[in-house]
Amino acid sequence: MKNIKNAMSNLFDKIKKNIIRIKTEHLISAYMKNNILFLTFVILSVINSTLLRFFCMHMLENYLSIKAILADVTVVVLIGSLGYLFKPKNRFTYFLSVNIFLTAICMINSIYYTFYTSFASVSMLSLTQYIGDVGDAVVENVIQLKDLVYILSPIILIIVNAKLKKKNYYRKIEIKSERKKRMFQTLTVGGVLAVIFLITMTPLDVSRFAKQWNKEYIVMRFGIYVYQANDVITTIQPKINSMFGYDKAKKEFLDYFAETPSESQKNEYTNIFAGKNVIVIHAESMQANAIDLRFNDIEVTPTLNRLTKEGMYFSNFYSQVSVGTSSDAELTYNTSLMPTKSGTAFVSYYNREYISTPKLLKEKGYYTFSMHANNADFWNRRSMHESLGYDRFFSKKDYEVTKENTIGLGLSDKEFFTQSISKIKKINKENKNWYGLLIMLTNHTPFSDVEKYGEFEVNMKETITNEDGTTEEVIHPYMEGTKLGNYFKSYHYADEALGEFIDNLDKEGLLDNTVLVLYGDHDARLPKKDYNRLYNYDKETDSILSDDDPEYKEYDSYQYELGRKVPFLIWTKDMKGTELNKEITDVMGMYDVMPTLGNMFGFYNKYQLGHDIFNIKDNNIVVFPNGNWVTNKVYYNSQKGAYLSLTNEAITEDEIKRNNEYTTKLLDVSDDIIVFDLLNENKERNSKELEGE
Ligand code: GP9
Ligand code: MN
Repeated sequence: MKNIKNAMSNLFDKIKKNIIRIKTEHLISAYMKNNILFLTFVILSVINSTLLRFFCMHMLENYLSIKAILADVTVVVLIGSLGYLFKPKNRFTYFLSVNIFLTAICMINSIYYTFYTSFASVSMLSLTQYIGDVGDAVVENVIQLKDLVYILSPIILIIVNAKLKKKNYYRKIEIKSERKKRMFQTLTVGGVLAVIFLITMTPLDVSRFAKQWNKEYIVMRFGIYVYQANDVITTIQPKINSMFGYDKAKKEFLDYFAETPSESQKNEYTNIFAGKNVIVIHAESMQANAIDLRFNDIEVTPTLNRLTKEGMYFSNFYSQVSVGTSSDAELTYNTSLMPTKSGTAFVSYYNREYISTPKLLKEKGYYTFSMHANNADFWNRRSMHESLGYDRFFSKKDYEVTKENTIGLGLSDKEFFTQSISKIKKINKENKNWYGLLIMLTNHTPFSDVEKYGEFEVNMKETITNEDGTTEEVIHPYMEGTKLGNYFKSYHYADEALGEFIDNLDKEGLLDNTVLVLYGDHDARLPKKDYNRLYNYDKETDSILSDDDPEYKEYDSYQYELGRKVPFLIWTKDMKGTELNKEITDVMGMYDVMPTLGNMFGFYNKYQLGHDIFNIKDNNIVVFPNGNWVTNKVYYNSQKGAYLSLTNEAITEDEIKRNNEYTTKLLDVSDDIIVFDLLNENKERNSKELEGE
């Protein structure tokens, strides 16, 4: 009896399930039948975006990226839902117009990518004036068959519509009162998809999206439609920011610099390098804490150790970057201005007037150039290096980049330096004086291409003597397998590349009249717990010492923040043993470099925010974009509203207050200079003309 009962209930269950299945299938097929045009529009638009990724980025994980497809579907469904507000005959026009617009986005980007290996930006629209000159060349050389396939999308949409019309489709499906309902239903579906998409976003996605500089990454994760919409917003935002408050900003700016002398203050270093050539090394993610560090008595950074010992080494030096990391370091190094409060100067404010080291040296007859073997559009360098006054920017397309010579983000540092030598040789032959910036790349997070960095062990080796008198080597894993450990391997590689570069420059005679300047661009953002392991490793247990152990060294958040120091050094091959061969321990920031070098090379920027370290000496203050600051005496964390005393001297409340005010003022003025383009004299003239002066 029980069995029969069970069998019956199973049977009912099955019937129920089947009915639900049939109902759903029916619903789906009914939905599909009633929305053929809309679905065709969605599918065609998503295919176009996918094709674009396929043609540009080749790798399967890129063009079939689920996240990008989800983003594309979401955008297209949301825009498409509005189509239901139109009558059937106008609805087609709506879908077609939108589809043509989206097709144009794909086509333009497809062509642009062939040309620049990057995606287009509306901010470049101002460049269209040049298209007339190169138009024919573009049509002949750049437009390829792949750029035309997108046009199939509107064509197919037109054909589908014609077929539906012929079958009298629209009259059959359309019930007038349902238009709004269908719009809302579709909008809801779009909304749900958007929520799913937002949930799948990682912090890295969010940060890259906000910065909008790694265009390939954004297109790969967000699809071309979201990328382009975001691009429009990031292009417009700075314009809106600079629309209000010009006069107030100008007044505060003038007040701020009213007391500043119009000539540099002389000291013993004035003009010591006048007329010398310059090689500046932008050392990616190099932190000062690796200097003189050894594993099993082998130095992590033998080259840097040598340079710091032979040259002028600033051992208490901080980079002052914000979200623009590398680009912010370049900005502050070149202009003595701080990163902007919103967006990044390189991306959002590249079209401002800057007073920069390359420009001031150009006035002295120098030829100026920059070299970076990555895509020229990364951090918008293509535009910004021009604004900063580099005569020539050698980027990826000027280097031979293959799969074999690539590490991490791109061309390996060793190969980059090797290929750069011949370019510098040529420049040296053609110019009396030159100034070049070389931006390294290999030592970049996530430091995971470990097998390509070459041998460098970050373990702890120990020779122990057994009871029978024999000896054996015991290896404690120590930093092996940690992110910090991998960083040291990568750092060791980059340091070796640097060493080879200096040797090769010397062989070519390129160091004879040259000053080498090196700065670490920012810290490597490594986990605090890894530093704890570095400083508190217990080899007996292969773990971290407990904090009540007498050997335990405190590494709290203050130590971590102060540990973000980067190297800054000035070196010439004959500096060793001279009075220039010394360590400067006064706290110094990236914004002090321009004033300090300016005095040594004989140029001056009245609107610099930093100071010549040899004038300000121990009275210096380094301001960070987040409002923190550090002096020789105290480090202040503005988020916590707390400070750490760095000497035994007492810190007064008044001192903290004064420095906080200084920090706020400096950050405001810096931001105003960039946002309102205050160094642009033409702008001032224009506004005076408008005021009728
Ligand atoms: C990009 C490289 C790295 O070309 O300079 O930039 P980052 O991620 O360090 O800002
Ligand atoms: Mn960097």
